[in-house]
Amino acid sequence: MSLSNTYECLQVSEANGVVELKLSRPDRLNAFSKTMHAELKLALKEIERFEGLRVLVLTGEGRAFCAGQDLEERRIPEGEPKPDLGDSLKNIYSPMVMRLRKLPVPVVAAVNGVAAGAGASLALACDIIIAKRSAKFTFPFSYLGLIPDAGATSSLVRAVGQARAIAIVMLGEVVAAQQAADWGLIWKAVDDEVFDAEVAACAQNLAGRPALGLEMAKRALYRASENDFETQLELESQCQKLAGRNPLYWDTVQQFLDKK
Ligand code: T3D
Repeated sequence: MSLSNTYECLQVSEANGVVELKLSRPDRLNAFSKTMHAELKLALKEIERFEGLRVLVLTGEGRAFCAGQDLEERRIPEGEPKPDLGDSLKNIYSPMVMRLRKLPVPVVAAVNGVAAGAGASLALACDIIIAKRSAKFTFPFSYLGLIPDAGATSSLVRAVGQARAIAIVMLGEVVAAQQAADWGLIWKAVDDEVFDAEVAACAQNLAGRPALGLEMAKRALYRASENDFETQLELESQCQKLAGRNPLYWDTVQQFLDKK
């Protein structure tokens, strides 16, 4: 089975188990439109079923990663009902990031430019975030009278701690890529010229690792902040039981013992 690439607002490609999903509305800085959301749902469903999937890389076309909700689509003609933003989160944004969290493979956000609003939330919902040094994360929610969405209240606090998360959100801060890396909000900021190579190397590296180990590590690490210590120890032992059945572990140990 191969993946469809017949979308208006997305580009999907695959090589050696690395699937790249590129948001593609560059003239709108890849803001989420209704069409993009519908296509993302279809594409992610297909990616979930793709047998060869080892890593998903999310990125944006042009100079932005994603500018969040398309505000043009929030231009509601006089007299027409305004959409319920709670429903928008419940039915669209939350399922989108939940899909990424549940994907049994690493999801890499390759943040090629500005990530704003729900676009920043999308990046933060990924497992490994690599940004161009020129990129930035903007959290304009407080200007709009909104709260961070698509999991960002959770990911911000977990990544940078309460003090920084509250200040970033309340002040509507713009966080430069290097600052984001220094604070632990993202994995790393890399020079623009080496960005593509760094992302490709990271994805290839992950694609070459034993898949079950990565899947279980992802699950266990995300559970860590919810589980108490004892429950987490139990989860680790269940996962390691399965991991220890993989011949690769025994072969690698043997190679070490043979000093190969
Ligand atoms: O369902 C719900 O509605 C609830 C969910 C809400 C969560 C959200 O995501 S709320 C929206 C959050 N996003 C923003 O507030 C970002 C708005 N954009 C900006 O602040 C700036 O564009 C950027 C900081 C991202 C980039 O600035 P800059 O100077 O590099 O570019 P620009 O000139 O502002 O933008 C270029 C074009 O993209 C421009 O169009 P034009 O003038 O060339 O025709 C601009 O209007 C368009 N654009 C940028 N962001 C959006 C957008 N168009 C629609 N929606 C956008 N979010």
